[in-house]
Amino acid sequence: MRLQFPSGVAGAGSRTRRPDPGPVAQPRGFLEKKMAIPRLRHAVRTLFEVPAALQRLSRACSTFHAFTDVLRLPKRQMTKLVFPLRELERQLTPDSRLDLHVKIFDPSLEDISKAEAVFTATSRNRISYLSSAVRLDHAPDLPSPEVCFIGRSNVGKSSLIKALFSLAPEVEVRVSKKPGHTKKMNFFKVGKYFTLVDMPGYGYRAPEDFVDMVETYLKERRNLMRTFLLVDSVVGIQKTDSIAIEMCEEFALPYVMVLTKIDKSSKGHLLKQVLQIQKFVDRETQGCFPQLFPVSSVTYSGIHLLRCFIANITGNLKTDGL
Ligand SMILES: Nc1nc2c(ncn2[C@@H]2O[C@H](COP(=O)(O)OP(=O)(O)OP(=O)(O)O)[C@@H](O)[C@H]2O)c(=O)[nH]1
Ligand SMILES: [Mg+2]
Repeated sequence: MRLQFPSGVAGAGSRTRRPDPGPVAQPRGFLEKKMAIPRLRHAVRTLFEVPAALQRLSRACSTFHAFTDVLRLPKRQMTKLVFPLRELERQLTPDSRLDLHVKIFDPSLEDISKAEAVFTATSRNRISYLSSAVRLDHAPDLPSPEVCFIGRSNVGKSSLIKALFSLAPEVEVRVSKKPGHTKKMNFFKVGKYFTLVDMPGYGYRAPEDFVDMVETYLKERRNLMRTFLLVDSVVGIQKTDSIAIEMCEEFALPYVMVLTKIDKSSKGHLLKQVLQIQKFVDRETQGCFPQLFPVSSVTYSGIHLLRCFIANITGNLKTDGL
């Protein structure tokens, strides 16, 4: 199956191809430096425009990268941060609680704690950017298991990867407000454990060669263990998401639906979206893992659980929770 995105959507705005800034690109030549100055000015201005409330929230949450800090929180607050689905489930009537699968992957706090080691950079566990590729035959040939992150442009793939790697702060993962920022498949090595791939987004401003690049990768990558398909929890499953879901189904890929940006919605709106998506997964999919993973890369909600899930499915953590 070819990814048939509606015309004017896939690749729109990508006719003039720019080199991928990549995770470590620095301005080299004169022109690039010149161009970087207005960009820098814009970035500084934007920084000061961030609403004070968001800055406060971000500051308050920045201490929750490490699970030891999370464990010190009052129980209710900790549950909300670590198991966001359970918090949503509390708002349902006992009858409708069955509609939400919150305990299919249900690791103990101890297991979640153990998974942190996999994501923590040390001299013995090097976590680093490896390389970028626009074609599968340029992808690094590695024996370790691999997981990849796909989703619409701007859904929050790179931000999620950055949050997952917050215990390895020297790893640079570029995020941007502008859709279509990631243009290549970016490979990151997590010690001897696994590799993780940040994909370009589909939809608005997708790279021209998106279909060939991503479709071939998904179909042929031998060590791909799991695909994480990100859906924006604010707007739910969009037309281009449905096409990507169809493709995962057709390729018989084992995939997992991650709901991003959960800090942006009210509890009520989020619950409505989550129930709708859960119903869709239950009725319309075969290859999708039945439990949803809501996350926020700003508050770190759901990040620790997702780290534990990835450590588990790549064979690096045995838990009783699956
Ligand atoms: N509030 C909030 N904003 C988020 C979150 N995750 C990402 N964002 C914002 O969403 C925008 C896009 O984020 P990216 O991580 O670059 O999105 P992407 O999916 O990698 O986008 P492409 O590389 O263009 O495909 C940025 O402005 C992020 O700051 C989140 O959990 N909460
Ligand atoms: Mg990106």
